Amino acid sequence: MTDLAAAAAAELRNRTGIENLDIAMVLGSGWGAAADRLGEELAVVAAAELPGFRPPVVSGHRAEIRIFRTAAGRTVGVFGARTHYYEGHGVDAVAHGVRTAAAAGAHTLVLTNGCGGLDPTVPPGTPVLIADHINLTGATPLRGPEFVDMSQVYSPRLRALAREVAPDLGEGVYAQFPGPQYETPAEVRMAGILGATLVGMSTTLEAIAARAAGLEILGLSLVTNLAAGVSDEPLSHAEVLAAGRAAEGRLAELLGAIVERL
Ligand code: 8IG
Repeated sequence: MTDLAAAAAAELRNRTGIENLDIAMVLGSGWGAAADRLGEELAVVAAAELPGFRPPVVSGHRAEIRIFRTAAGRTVGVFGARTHYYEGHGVDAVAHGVRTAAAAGAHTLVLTNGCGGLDPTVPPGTPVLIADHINLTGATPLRGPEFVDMSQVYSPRLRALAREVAPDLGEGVYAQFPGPQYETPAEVRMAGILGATLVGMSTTLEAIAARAAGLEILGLSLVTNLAAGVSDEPLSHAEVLAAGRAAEGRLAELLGAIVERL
């Protein structure tokens, strides 16, 4: 844990009076409304009011930390302000939300994202469980001899639990490209040869930092578009936002049902 994350967690406690988070959640593209069925909202803090957070640059991301109490009595911190690696502020800025969540006491982390899908039979609007990842950024949030085990980054226990709630949830392997440009068709084919079924620009660096902090992770991708070359259509951010909006109700229901069981 860094001093900056400890300071952010302390400020979050000060501003909300909430001593401890049980669960933390990072909302990616398409998942913006997914917090709406988590339970009673206890507090909202603008991320910019906490040390180390940056204003978001992507439309569709909410720059707030919202804290909910679930029906089962768990406290959930929803981090709507993800910093992406492609923003160029470095790996510590990317990992800050996750580290703050850990410093605030969370033991469980739900990472969500919007991504491109490599399987043409999985249409845009489909949520997929992340079973494993490939970090293609060439970067890591860790420094020095911190030899973190990465053999089970996305908790088999939490994946099984998610499938109890939604038996039709498929699983995928998520490859993080540095971005911000989308892939070429050749890069998508490469990712497929390497074993990826999903491509995106987030999540893996956060997952590494989270495992280093001891968090148990559930990863969920929303396929918002078929990856470049998988369909004939060019990719557009507008398409991504539209797929997110169309799936929003189902994602809120899915997430609410899963979090109730965590
Ligand atoms: I939403 O097709 C979304 N994010 N790299 N490729 C990459 N990131 C994405 C994509 C995609 N769709």
